[in-house]
Amino acid sequence: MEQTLSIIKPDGVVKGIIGEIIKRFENNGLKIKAMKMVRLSKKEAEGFYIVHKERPFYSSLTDFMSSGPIVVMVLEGKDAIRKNREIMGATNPEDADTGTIRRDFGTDVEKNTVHGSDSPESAAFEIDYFFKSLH
Ligand code: IDP
Ligand code: MG
Repeated sequence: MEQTLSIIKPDGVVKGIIGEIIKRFENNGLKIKAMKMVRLSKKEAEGFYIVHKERPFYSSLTDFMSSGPIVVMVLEGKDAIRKNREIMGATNPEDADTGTIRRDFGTDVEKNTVHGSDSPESAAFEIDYFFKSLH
């Protein structure tokens, strides 16, 4: 069993597809172990995406991630990190496979509806960030 952090980004909440996204996780054998809706401050969004601080899109991304409520979840299952990334699809919705969340609902490369941890190290940092440091 493995755990990963999932976020339904502000665009997903605005579009009213929280239930649809959760259904996809559950249908694919991922269990919701923890879940909450929060609104990040700009500083909290910057802390979460600290690995991207040198990237040109860091400022825009953290504005977006602090623009409205998000739904944060810990997903658990066999191979959960890879499985979640597969259900999400590629970063750019235009490149994402048919039937993935980003392909079906993403607006653009930034407003791509969901976040998912990309490694055991980032999963540990990200789960801790939301379910230990932030309450
Ligand atoms: P990932 O979410 O698929 O792991 P990352 O490269 O880790 O993709 O980027 C983190 C987030 O930053 C993306 O999900 C997306 O919201 C945003 N992002 C990535 N690349 C770009 C870009 O080229 N322009 C604008 N935003 C981007
Ligand atoms: Mg990433």
